[in-house]
Amino acid sequence: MDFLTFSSLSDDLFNNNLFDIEESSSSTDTFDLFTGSSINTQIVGTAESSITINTNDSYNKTIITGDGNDYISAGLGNDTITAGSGSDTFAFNSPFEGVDTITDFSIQQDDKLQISGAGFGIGKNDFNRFTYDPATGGFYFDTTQLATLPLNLSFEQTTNIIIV
Ligand SMILES: [Ca+2]
Ligand SMILES: [Ca+2]
Repeated sequence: MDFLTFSSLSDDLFNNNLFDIEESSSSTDTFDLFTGSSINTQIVGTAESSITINTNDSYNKTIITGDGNDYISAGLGNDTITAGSGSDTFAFNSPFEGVDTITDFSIQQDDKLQISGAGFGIGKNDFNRFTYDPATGGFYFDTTQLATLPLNLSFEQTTNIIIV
């Protein structure tokens, strides 16, 4: 069974083994998606406005959002995320959510990697537990890879990571 929870009923949904989220308003919308399918799911938000996507399934997902300042909590699975322009936030709730690929993480656009201090068992200033390898794009918590980012970023832990 699939569950979809939308905070706004003005959104159009097309479900054909993909979720296509189209927004026509300038509002901020939240999408809580529980795909519950073994089929790889593509979630596409073509929004100019900011959207929040929370998923909590273990499957590998493709998530694409638009020009707004988006918040994406991809959850479990090895997910591929493209957040478009805007200042986007990518949430990591624990070290055990797979290795996500963030195709367009941008320092210039002030994108952020948001780390759950509780989920990682760390303090708010433990930035030195995280490393970015510009040669591979690998983003690590200690020795655990959390994500693959674009190569050769001018990454600064205290600027590009938020521990909440
Ligand atoms: Ca993930
Ligand atoms: Ca965006």
